[in-house]
Amino acid sequence: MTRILLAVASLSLAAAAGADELPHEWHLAGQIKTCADGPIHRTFTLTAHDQIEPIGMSFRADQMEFTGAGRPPVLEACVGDTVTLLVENADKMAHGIDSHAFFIAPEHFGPVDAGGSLSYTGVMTVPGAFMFHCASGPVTDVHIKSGMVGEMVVYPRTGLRPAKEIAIVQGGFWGDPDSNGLVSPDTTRIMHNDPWAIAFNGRLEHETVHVRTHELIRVYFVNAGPGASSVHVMGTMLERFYPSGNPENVERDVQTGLVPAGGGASFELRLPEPGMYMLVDHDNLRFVPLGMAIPLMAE
Ligand SMILES: [Cu+2]
Repeated sequence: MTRILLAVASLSLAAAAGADELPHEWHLAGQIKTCADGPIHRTFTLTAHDQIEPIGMSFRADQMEFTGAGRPPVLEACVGDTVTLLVENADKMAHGIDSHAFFIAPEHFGPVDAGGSLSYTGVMTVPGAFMFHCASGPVTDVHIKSGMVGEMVVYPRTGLRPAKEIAIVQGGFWGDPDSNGLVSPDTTRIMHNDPWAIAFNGRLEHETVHVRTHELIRVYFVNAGPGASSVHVMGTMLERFYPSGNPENVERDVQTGLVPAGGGASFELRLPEPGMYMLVDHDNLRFVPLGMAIPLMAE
C-alpha cells in the first residue's frame, strides 16, 4: 500500500510525526472551548486512504484511515450544532462513513468509489461519545478492523463540571507482525474476530495524563470492538458513568463501566492521592503487555 500523507482541513492536527514517532495523544479542545460560540455549522473533512503508521513498541501497522494523523480521529461538536461530514476518497477502493451521532437514512453513508466524495449534514440533538466508521457494504467489517474508525464527541452545551478531558477509542490490530514488525490486516483473524492486539487510540504506547490529586477527569470513550469493553481505573472508582455519553443516563460510583461494541460512554473520576493509576479494559488485561493501559498520574 502506498504511503500518502494528507491534511484534514477542518481538524486541528499536530504536525506529521517522524517515521517512527507517535503523534501527541491528548489533544481535545474540550467542552468549554468547543461550545463557547454557537450553535454553529461545522464541516469535518475526512480523507480515506491507506497508510503505514508507527504504533509503538517498534511495530508499524498498515492501516486504512480517515486522516493522516496517526490515530483515530476525534471530532468535537455541541448539541444544536449543524454538522457536515465530508469524505474525500483518495484510496483505490470504495469507502463511506456511518456516524452514530446522526438520525439519517443509511443510504447517505455511501460507499463512494475511488476519487469520489460524499457528504451529509444533520443537526446534533443528542449529546454523547459516538462511534463513526467506514460504511462499505459487505466489507464494512474489514474496513473497520483495518482502522477506519473514529469518535465524534457531541458535548452538552451546558451543565458539565470543569474537568481534564480526554478521548479514548478502543479497537484492535488484526494481523501477526512480520519479521520487520509490520502488522497487516489478516482476513482469517478478521473473520474469526480474533485480534492480534486490542489497543487504545490505535497505538501500543501511551502518553501519561497528568492531573492534580482530586482533579476531575472526564473521559469520552468509544469502543469499536470486538466485544464489550469493561472500563476500570485501578485504585479508584468511576464517580459518574454516562452510558452512550449522555448525561441523562447516569450511574454513580461504579467500579467498572460497560461500553458495548459500536457504543460509547463518558465517565468522570478523581485520583485520591499522588501516584500512577492505570485505565484498562478489565476483560482484556491479557493485552496490557502490548500497551493496553492508559497511565493517569496524580501529582
Ligand atoms: Cu472503507
